[in-house]
Amino acid sequence: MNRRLLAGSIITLLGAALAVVPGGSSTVAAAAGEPYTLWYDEPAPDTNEGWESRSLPIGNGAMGATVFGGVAAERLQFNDKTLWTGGPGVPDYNFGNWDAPRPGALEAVRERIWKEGGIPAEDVLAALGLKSDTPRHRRFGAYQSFGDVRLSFPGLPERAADYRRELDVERGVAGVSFLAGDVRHTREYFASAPAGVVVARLATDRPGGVAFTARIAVPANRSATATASGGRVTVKGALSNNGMAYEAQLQVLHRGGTRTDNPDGTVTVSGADSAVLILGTGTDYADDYPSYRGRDPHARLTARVSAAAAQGHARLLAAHRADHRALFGRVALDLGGVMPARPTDDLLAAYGTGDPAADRALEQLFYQYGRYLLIASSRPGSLPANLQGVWNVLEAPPWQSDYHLNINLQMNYWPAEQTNLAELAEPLHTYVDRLREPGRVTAGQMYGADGWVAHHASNIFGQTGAWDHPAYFFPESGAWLAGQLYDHYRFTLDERFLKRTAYPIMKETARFWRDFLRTDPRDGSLVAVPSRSPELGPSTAGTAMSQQILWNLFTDLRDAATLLGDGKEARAAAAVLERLDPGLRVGRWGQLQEWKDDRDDPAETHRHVSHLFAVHPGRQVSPRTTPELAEAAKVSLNARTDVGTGWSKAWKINFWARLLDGDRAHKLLADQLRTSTLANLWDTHPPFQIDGNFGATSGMTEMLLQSHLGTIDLLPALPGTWRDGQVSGLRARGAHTLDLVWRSGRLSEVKVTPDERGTVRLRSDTFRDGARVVDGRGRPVSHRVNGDLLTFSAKAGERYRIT
Ligand code: FUC
Repeated sequence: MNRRLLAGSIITLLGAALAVVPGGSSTVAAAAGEPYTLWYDEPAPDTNEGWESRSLPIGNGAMGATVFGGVAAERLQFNDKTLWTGGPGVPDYNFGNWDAPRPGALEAVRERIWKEGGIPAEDVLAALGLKSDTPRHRRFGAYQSFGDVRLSFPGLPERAADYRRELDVERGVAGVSFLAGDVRHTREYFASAPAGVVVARLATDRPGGVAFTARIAVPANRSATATASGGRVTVKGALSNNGMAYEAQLQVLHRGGTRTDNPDGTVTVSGADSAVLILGTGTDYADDYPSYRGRDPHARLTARVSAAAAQGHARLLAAHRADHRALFGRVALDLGGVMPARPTDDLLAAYGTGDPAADRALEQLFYQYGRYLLIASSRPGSLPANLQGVWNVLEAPPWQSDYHLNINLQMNYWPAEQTNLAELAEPLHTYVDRLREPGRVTAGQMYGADGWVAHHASNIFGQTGAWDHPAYFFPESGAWLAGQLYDHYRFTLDERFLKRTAYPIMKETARFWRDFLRTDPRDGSLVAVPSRSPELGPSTAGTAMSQQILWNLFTDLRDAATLLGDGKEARAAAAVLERLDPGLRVGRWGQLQEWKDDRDDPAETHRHVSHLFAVHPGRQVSPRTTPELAEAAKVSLNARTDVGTGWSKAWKINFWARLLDGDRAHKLLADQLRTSTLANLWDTHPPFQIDGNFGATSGMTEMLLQSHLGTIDLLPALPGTWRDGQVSGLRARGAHTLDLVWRSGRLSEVKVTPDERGTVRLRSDTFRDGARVVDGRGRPVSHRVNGDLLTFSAKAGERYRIT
């Protein structure tokens, strides 16, 4: 079947074919082999649990929606990333800063740590955190469900024959299809980034068969007004917590039949051949410190929905398809999977039970789903993907569905550069940039420091201060995030970005740390104090993760400053590096130490494996460069065991890939699929938390390609089960695009296209047997092979082939 047909047409054709199959099996055989479609033979239950594990997500970065697929009653739950409680609209919101100065508090904590070695995190909380009677949730706020588009279809049954609900991640289109009597109903959903709206199309194969009433429902305790006019439902109100104005508009267009605007703010269509629904949302949020408020959304929203309605369905879909393909289509992965004709929940349930080709098909789908989710939840101009991307059904979601900065937000963006979606990291860059202004106030108030700081979690209102929870103490978050900005430069070699965006942030982050670091009386090195390994153990001086993150920061800063000719900054960074404790020690049971004192407990299985930052995403420890430390990292990682939350397993895929153990990395991937993945393939902590999806896609990429050590390492951690395969379009640092082919576990062909002129350095064991390099026109290119390293000089934009 021609996969380029529109979803509706495919479903209609399938439906027509199935209609004549006796018995009408719900196993849609004709769909076998669609490798990038999640599909189910039933709707998602209309409950929070059904939402979490079975609804299918679409999104355009700013907006998200989830498809339930009910037959008689359809529910399209939707979100707008700016709809939050908390923030400046709450009278006593203060960005997490203290309500009054606490003279001497920091120094007292430091004194105790020097004396006692480590002190309870609760004591640091008592001294530097928010008082627990501060109503954190009211001030900090939480990401909100916006509401639901509810469609009721008179005369349709609860259950229908030949039911199929699907999400084609390659096309970025979701759909529902079923037979009611002898009428085939099809519904199609997509979220358009170019048009800024969510679009639904309802059709039947019988003229005049479309009849429904559409309404927008908002959470019960939220006051809102609903009106309908000209086929447009408008629902608006303001959140009681912070007064944030919100508005949703749903334009109903129909072909044939009649339409009625009802006085209760609903729209009814009867006897239509088809209908198109266009949903837009807006709030008066503005990413603008300190008020974070802008204009009422009405005018902008009206214009956006009207412009989309004027385009019509076919043009909206074509523009969306082109836009989605331009991102999604950059990477293709073939692990030798063969997708069976089974619903995705059955495929997942059967994973690991005896059909390796089906397992690999699920892995390929899971991989691309991670890329899909980033495309759907992080577009330039929107806020970054939060703990649930852009999808949330609750008013009090887990961890506020916020921005946790002690790994979760970082993990969301791990796949961006390597899987060729670099521009989708723009929301992260802007978010970090905008945290600086409030972060300067916090740095001054809490630490008397220059520069800026944020702690372990933030909202969309510049919360950079403390929390009322011992986990909060993580001033390293900014330094970690700054590293991701420099990495964007490393992947793209975009010097303008480096100069204008990354470098100023790196420099200002370093200013904070130059003030914060103290000389460790034990050995004269520079250490962070207080310093805590995220969410584990006491507060100490010079915890491994803090030191490793700072090693990265000052190394990156020195390199960037050198590159930009800023000698003064380069020298200052180098001077810090000379004295900085690098956070790398091997302890009494052979482990990589988590703390500067050898206090690691071999029985500890905590989900955060923070002291292995140096392995991933850091670069201080690798079997290639520091074999003893890499062995110690393995000892630590084995002690932690393979259990963990979804994101923790995902991180461990990355660790084992960086430790060059493909089978173990694959085992963690398998564990994640078996025990931390929901029927809709969302990662579960539990509950649903999207970082594990992104972390797994990153980990799978790290198994195939690594570039953090200055060479491009090809198939560094290929597991036995991925014997034959190919991948195209991956990105490596140094602005290279790569295609790889392997057979019987050995690299057989590489194509590399550098964006810029320079030396290409490729690493693979197969090069030991020799290699042939040709340019785009098949002409031999002179190269050198030294052990497993192949190098040659390349021209910008030329596509080289190595066999
Ligand atoms: C970190 C983790 C938790 C959870 C939360 C959102 O604090 O330790 O497991 O993922 O973020």
